[in-house]
Amino acid sequence: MANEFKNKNEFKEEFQRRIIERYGRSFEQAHITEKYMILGEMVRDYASIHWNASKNVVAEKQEKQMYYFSMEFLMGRLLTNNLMNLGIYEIAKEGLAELGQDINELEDLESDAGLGNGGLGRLAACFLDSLASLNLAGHGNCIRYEYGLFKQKIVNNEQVEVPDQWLSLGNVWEVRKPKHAVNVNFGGHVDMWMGEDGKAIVKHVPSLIVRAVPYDMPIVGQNTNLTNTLRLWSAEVADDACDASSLNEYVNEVREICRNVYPDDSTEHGKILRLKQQYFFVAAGLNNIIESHMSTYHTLDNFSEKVAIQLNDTHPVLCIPELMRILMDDYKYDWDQAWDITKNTMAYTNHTVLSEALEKWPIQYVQDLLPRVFMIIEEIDRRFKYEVSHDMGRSDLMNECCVLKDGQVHMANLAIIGSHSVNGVAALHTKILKEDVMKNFHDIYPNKFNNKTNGITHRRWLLYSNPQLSNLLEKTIGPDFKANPERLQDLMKYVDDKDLQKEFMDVKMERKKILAAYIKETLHIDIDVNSIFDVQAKRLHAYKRQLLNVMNIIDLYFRMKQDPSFRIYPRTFIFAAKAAPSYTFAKEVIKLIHYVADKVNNDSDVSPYMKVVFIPNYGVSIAEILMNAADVSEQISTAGKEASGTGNMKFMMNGAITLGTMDGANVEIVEKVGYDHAEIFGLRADDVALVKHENTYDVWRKYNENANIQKVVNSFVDSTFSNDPKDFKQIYNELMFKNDEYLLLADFEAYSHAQKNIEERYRNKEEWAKTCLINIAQSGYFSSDRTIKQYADEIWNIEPVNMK
Ligand code: 26Q
Repeated sequence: MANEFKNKNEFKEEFQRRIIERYGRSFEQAHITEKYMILGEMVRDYASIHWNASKNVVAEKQEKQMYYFSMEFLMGRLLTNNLMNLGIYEIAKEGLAELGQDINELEDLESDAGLGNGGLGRLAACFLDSLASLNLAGHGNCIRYEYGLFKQKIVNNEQVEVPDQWLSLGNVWEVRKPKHAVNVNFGGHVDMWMGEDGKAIVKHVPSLIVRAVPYDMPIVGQNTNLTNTLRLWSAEVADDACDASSLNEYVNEVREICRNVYPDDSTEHGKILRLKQQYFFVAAGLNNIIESHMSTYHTLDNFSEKVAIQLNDTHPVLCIPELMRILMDDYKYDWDQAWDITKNTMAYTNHTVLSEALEKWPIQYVQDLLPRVFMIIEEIDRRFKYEVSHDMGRSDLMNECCVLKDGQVHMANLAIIGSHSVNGVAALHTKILKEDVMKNFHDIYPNKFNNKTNGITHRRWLLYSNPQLSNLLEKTIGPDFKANPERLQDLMKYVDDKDLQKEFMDVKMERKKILAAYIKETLHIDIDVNSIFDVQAKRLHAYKRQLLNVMNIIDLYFRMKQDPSFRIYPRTFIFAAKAAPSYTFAKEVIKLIHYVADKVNNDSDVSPYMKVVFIPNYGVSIAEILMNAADVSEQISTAGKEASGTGNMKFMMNGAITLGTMDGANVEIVEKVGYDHAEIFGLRADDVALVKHENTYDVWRKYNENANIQKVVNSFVDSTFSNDPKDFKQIYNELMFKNDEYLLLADFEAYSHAQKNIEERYRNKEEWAKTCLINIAQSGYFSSDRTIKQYADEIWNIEPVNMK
C-alpha cells in the first residue's frame, strides 16, 4: 500500500526508506538515476491511491465512460506534471533539497514519452489532462511503442534520425497488467455455417495470433480524486500461436508490431505493418472495454449509453467494423441492432484536409490481414449504397462517398458512415469540411457535422512551464484562473497599466534568458536577449511554409548587404522542426535553414541585426522552454491547409503576438484579440480556393515582377549558400516548376510587409506589452478544458464523476 506522505519530513523518511529497500544503499550512495526512479515510483503510488477507487466508483454508479482511441499520445514528461497536479510539488522539492538533491536534476532525467508525430498526438495528451482535471471518466487507448518518434540530430547541416529509446530507464508510470491480456487474430480464413436457430455462425480461423498485454498509466488531474487510465498495448507471443512456419519468424513478426511510432510505409511490408498496428490496438482495446462493460451490466444492449469512443482521425477506424464483428459473431446481435449500437458509440474527429493524408488501404491488404472485418466493411458499403441511392434517392452521391472504390478502402468514408458525430478542430476547418472536402457527406448527414475548436492544457503550458508569468498573473488577478482559465479575461482590466506592462516585459526577459542559455549550452550560439525572438516551431511541411520564413530572412540579408543604410530591429529567427524521414523536400528545407544560418550568423555586417537558430529535436520538453520565450509566433500556413494548429495557442497564452495567415484556429485567435493585436497577412482561404479553381496563378509572373523575389529564388541555385549545385535544386524545382503549390511567392510581399509592421510595433514597448497582455487575457478560450467540456456535453454525453 502506498504511503501518502503529508509533509516534507514524511516524504524524506519514505524516500530514504525506499532507496535502502530497493538498492541496499543510503541516500548519499544512491546514483542519481536511482533517486529519479524512486521519486517516480513514489509519485506513481501516490497517484494510484485513488486509481482503484475511481474504477470502483465509476462501476458502482454506472457512470458512462469515454475512451479516446489514438495511434499517438505525445505525453512528454510526467514527473513535474503529476507532482503539480497532485499538489505535492513543493513538499517533494523541499524534502529533496534538505537531502541535498535539486529536484530539477531529477526532472531532467525523465525521457519524453514521444508516442506520436505532432499536433494530433499532443492534442490527445492535453485532452487526458483536461478530462482528469474536470472529473470526467475518460481514458486513452494506444500502443506501447518500444521507440518513440525518432530523435533528431543535425550532422553536417542535415537531419539525421536516431532511435528514441525512451524506455531505457524503464517507465516508472506504467503498470503491466497481464491479467487483462487478450489475443488478437490476423490472417487465415473465415468459416461460416448455419446454426440451429437458423442464424449464421461465423468463425475466423487466423494464421497469426498475437497476445496483447496492457500497460496502464494513471492520469491524475489537478486537485481531483478521479484517476483515469492511459492503456498502452504491447504485442507478445501467444501461447497458442498457429501456423507460424518458424518460431524466429513469428517472434519477429510479433515484435515489429510495437517497435516504431511510424513504420516506414514506403514498402508493402511497412504499409501492412501499419495496418496491423491499427487493428492490434483497436481489437485489444475494444475487447477490454466490452469485458469490463459485461462484468458491470451483463448485457451489451446499453453499450452506447455507457461507452463513448472517440476516434482520433481515421487511424483507429477499424473500431467500427470490429465492434460490429463482436456484437454479431460473439454476442449474436443482428445487423440492425449491432449497427445502432456501433453508430451511437463511435464519433470521429478529422485533423487534416490534405488529400495525401486521407487514409486509404488497398482492399487486398485488408482482406488478407482481416478477412472477417473486411466482410463487414463490404456489407457496410453495400448497405450505405442502398440507403443513399434507394432510400434517399441520391445515387449521384453514392460513388463519391462509398467505402470501397478504386480497389481501396476509404477510411474517412467508413468513419463518417459508421459514427454519429464528425467534427473538425477549428471553425474554419469544420466549415471547409462541410462546404468542400466532405460536402457530399454533409448533404447526406447534415446533423452529424460539428465543430470542436482545439485547446491546450493551461496547466502544462502556462502554470507549470512558465511559473514567472503564472505568478505575475496571480498577483494581478488572483488565483482563480488556475482552475478556471476563462478567468484570464480579468486581465483585460489591467492591460493599460504601465507597471504591469513593465513587469510583463521583465518576465518575458527572464524566459528569453532561459532559452538563450539553453541555446548557448547546446548549440554554442550567442543570441541577443534584447532582440525580437521570432519563433516557428512545428513539424516541417510544405504547407506550413517554413520556406516562406527563410525567404524573408534571405531577402533581409541581401538588402542589408546591399544597402548599409538599411538595418532592421535586431531579431533572432528561431526554427524547430522535425521532418518525416522520407520527406526529402522537408529535409532540404532544414538543410537550407542551416546554410542560411551559417552565412548570416558569421557575417559581421549583418549578424548584429539578425541571427538564425535551428533548435534540434523539437518535442514537448523543448516546447516548454521555447514557446514562452517567444515574442512573435509564426503561423504562416497557406490559408485553408492547417486544420487548427495548437502551437499558436501555446504562444498566445504566454504572451506572444501571432504573425499569421487567416488559417485554422488563427482565425479564432484574431476574433478574440482583434486585428490590432495580431499581425495578419496574405491570401484568405476563399482567395486560395478561387485561385486554384480558376487556375489563375502564375509563379513566373510573380518572379518576374519582383526583383527581390527573383534574387531570393535564384539564391537557391546560384551557390550563394552552398557550392554543391545539387543542394536546394529540389526546393527551386518545387517552387518554380510546380507552380508554387503553396503560394509562397503570392504571399511573399504581404509577409515581408507584416514583418516590417512587427518591427514597428516592437519599438513601442508599452503598446507591445499591452498587445501581449491582451493575448494572454483572451487565451482562456483555448484551454482544452473548454474543448473537453464541449465534447463531453455535445458528443459524449458524460458528466463529472462525484467521487464521494
Ligand atoms: C495518413 C495516411 C497514412 C498514414 C498516416 C497518415 C497520417 C498520420 C498522421 C495522417 C495525419 C497524421 C497527423 C495529423 C496531425 O497531426 N494533424 C494536426 O492535428 C492537430 C490537432 O488537431 C491540428 O492542430 C493540426 O492543424 C493538424 O495538422
